[in-house]
Amino acid sequence: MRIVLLGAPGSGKGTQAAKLQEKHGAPQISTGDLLRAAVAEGTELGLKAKAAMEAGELVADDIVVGMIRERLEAPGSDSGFILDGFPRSHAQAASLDEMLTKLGRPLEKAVHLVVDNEEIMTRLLERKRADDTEATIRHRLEVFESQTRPVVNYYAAQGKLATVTGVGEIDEIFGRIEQAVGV
Ligand code: B4P
Repeated sequence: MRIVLLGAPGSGKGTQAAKLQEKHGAPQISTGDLLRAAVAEGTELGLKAKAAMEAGELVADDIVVGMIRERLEAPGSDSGFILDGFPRSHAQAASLDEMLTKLGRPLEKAVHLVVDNEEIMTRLLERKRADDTEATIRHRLEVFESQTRPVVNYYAAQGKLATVTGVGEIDEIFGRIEQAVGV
């Protein structure tokens, strides 16, 4: 399985990627989790990422692309992937295509989980993560529209986009994703 999960913050990418990993074996690679780990460890990369994350901005493309490159090119990493939260900009999507072409492992599908903004606000305010304040969530939704919506269009143009309704029971949404991916 070689797929990308796209969606606004709180659309359920992390939740569904973990379930796909558990059932289908391909590893979940979450840029959000990798960045939060770097921040918690206080690495140089983490220090650079911290301010952007707290403000609800995207972390610089070169940092995030570098992290993904390291994971995808690591020895033994040919068992596929479920990318969760990456790519989030047109430049990241183009870099991913370049990496996968070089590795001879093209992307199979990009799944876009669609959830309305009101539901997103409710979910994230319940979660109470450091970047889950109302103002930051609103800004992250704007960033999704301006910077990540072009990624959705990019995969649509390639004929690889599957649009899945992300509202409902978690298992029900999981079934819709499996059907969209064909597993
Ligand atoms: P992420 O960690 O990716 O955070 P997110 O977009 O808010 O998605 P998240 O994984 O939290 O939400 P999910 O959809 O799983 O990114 C955080 C920050 O890191 C970004 O703002 C950015 O600064 C930086 N970053 C990450 N990747 C980057 C990149 N590629 N480039 C640049 N910067 C990057 O939803 C989770 C919540 O919804 C949970 O509480 C869950 O319980 C709930 N939920 C899930 N499914 C549900 C359902 N069906 N019903 C009800 N609730 C549900």
